[in-house]
Amino acid sequence: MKRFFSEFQTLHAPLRELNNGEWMEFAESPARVASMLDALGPVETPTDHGLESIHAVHDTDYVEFLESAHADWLEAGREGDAIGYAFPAVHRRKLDLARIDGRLGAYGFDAATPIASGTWKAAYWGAQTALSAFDEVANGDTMAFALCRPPGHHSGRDYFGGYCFLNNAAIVAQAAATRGLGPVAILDVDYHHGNGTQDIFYERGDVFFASIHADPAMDYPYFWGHADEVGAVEGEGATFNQPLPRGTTWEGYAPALDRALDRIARFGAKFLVISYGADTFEADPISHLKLTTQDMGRIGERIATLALPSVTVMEGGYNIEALGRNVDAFINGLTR
Ligand code: Q9C
Ligand code: ZN
Repeated sequence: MKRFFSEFQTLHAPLRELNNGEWMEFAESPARVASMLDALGPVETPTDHGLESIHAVHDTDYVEFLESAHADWLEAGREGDAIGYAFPAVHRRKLDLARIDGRLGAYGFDAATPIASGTWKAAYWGAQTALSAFDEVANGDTMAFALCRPPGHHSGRDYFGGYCFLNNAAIVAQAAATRGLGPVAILDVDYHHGNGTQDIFYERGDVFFASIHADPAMDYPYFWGHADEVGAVEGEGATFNQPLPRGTTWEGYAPALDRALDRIARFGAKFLVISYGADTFEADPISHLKLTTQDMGRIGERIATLALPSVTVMEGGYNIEALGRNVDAFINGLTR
């Protein structure tokens, strides 16, 4: 399976993040890339597809915000990373806000996703990485892997959060739907619920979204990913959430995965997008599921039983030492 990666993605390098009331080292660091590249071997350089497929998923005003956010921050006389502090819990709506602090709150849903000088370029090339992997499959290959960074699944049509700015999985799913390769299913196996992806397709019947994640009653992103979120309007029944308790091992994970795969098969999916996060790993520093490296291979193997053309996009995974091994195990399972 071909792997796609752009060096520009390492330009996103925030200094620190706010965690439980204290500053900590930024978990989604560029060092993640080195670990994955070491384990994965040769990669393809993505080509520039421009903004069209990004605009098919994200609002223009939001994309413009991202492009200039850090420059606007510096322009306001600030230093370091741009971080918002006030958020519209009530009546969020499009407003023409002059001050960068207002715009950071309007377009972000947490204070733990810093925007640094290289963030836009990295996110842009993350999306190009995903689109190049998509091309590979659209042109006849059975699978491709997009080593995307920053990740994407917490980002919605007009918001960032959870270390995510552009929703790479949604961009691929939309590109596949536009090319007539659907119905499309997205399977999200990151530790955290993919709230941005869910939101983008929540009212659509042509894209199925299944997520297996830590119970949001206990874990980020808290407000989304509960079992009663099943989609709406045309999309009613096309969202499938399985929250798992902290401490879940393969014994509890495997049946959830089988249920998700069964629903995807019954939906009649013809194209699969996998949001892969290695943060379900037992020794992940910010997560609490208990999967082993071997289990990563088993996840890949089970997904492969669907026998669908697929694009895997990289999401989270913060045990840097084990990250490459875990991604490699997943890919080997998928391609066995
Ligand atoms: N106390 C992804 O894995 N912060 N995003 C958690 C832990 C947000 C994770 C803080 C975690 C976002 C793509
Ligand atoms: Zn995650």
